[in-house]
Amino acid sequence: MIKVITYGTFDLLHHGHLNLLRRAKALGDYLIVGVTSENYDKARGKLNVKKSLAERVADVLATGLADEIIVEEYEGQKIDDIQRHNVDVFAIGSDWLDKFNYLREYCRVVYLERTKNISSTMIRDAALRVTTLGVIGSGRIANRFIPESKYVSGVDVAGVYNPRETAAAEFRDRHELRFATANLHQLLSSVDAVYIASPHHTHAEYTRAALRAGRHVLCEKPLVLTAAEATELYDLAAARDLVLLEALKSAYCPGFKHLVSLLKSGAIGQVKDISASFTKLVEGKPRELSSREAGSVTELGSYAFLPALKLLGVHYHRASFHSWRDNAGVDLFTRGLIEYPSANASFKVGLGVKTEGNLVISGTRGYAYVPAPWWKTEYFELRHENPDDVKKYFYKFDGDGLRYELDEFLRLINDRERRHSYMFSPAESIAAARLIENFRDGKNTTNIY
Ligand code: C2G
Repeated sequence: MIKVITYGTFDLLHHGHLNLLRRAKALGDYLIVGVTSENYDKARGKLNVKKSLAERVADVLATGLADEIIVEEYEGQKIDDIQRHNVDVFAIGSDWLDKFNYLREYCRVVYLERTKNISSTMIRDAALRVTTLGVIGSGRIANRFIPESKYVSGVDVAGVYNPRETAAAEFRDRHELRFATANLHQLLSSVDAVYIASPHHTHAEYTRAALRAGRHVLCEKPLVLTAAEATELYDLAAARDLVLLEALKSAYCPGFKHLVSLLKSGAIGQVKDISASFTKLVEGKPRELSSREAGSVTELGSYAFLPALKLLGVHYHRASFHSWRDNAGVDLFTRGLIEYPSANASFKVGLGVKTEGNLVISGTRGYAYVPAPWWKTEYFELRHENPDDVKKYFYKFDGDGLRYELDEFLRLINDRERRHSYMFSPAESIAAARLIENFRDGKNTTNIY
């Protein structure tokens, strides 16, 4: 018996896929089809897959051509599969010409002519509503956002707003956008959605204005600095059936999401303690240290709070802080404790002190260790009492990682059933604002200078 194997995403199954499967099947007596898992597609940068793994498997099954279907979950799996299943022929479309020659060591490799003028991307684009996006602010993060947006389909970044017209115009030219304006209403009337990357103290006002104008909002962290304001803005978004999403990139990246799911399903027992750090050294007197809402907690706290909010919930009963501040009162380093009824989360954030940026989550059956920089979660380990019992997980965090939050934002806009992200929910975002508020009210804070 001649066994043939082929692989694909098979999203929105079309006649190009059918032609491929038919010819692959004709190369032998038994056809195994590997369908890519959602995580694997994300890891290889394919963020725009529309159908779930279950739907794609069902579509391949319905062709009647596959004798066996397997799931492709990681890079390098093809070699394992070919050996495990005693495969004689590996077949793939000619768009992959020469890419799989390394498999010749294990079996025959056949490149089949790709069917012209049809692809999942073409079908997706034809069905896709393109969201026109305006950027508010033109600083560091906004500059990183534009290249990232090129990796996400269904978005057209049209223009930029900055109250300083020359800054807006420079940004427009640098990124070849269609317009730049110093008039917020002009921006809001020209787009479907906005990405807010302006200084923290302006977030509330811009978010409110955009929602009132009927525009979806993706706002950089921290969304706002008080729970009341965060609640008001999420209520406003809900009342207008608009998406409001806080752009906290770690929450949306593949590795962190999987870590949360694993721990939620009991991989280390009950979580009893979390320790997360995020520090960076900054030179001179940048915005992080000189703006109205400067300091390491407002700048970096959202990241440090995230593991606690995801794993222990939003109902902490007390938060306390110890800060080292400069002469102007700006916190350069803060260590804090978030107390829950039956667990604790501690964190360190710093703009003037550098420390190890890892994340350790301790449970009743083991612990998760995410090495620095944990906020990318490219790798983590689940460790247990037995030092040999270590599970290792690898992920990709592509580019600056802003593509993941934009992808989620567009999914929410296009999926009218789902207005809130489970990856970082309004309740979690409101709790993050409450923690920043707790810090800023100074009640449970001690300071050194
Ligand atoms: N295909 C084709 N003609 C088209 C479109 C696709 O012959 N017009 C083929 C591809 O060459 C591939 C298969 O159909 O062999 C599945 O295509 P995709 O779903 O696009 O899968 P892909 O992302 O190419 O993944 O490990 C995954 C594989 O490497 C292929």
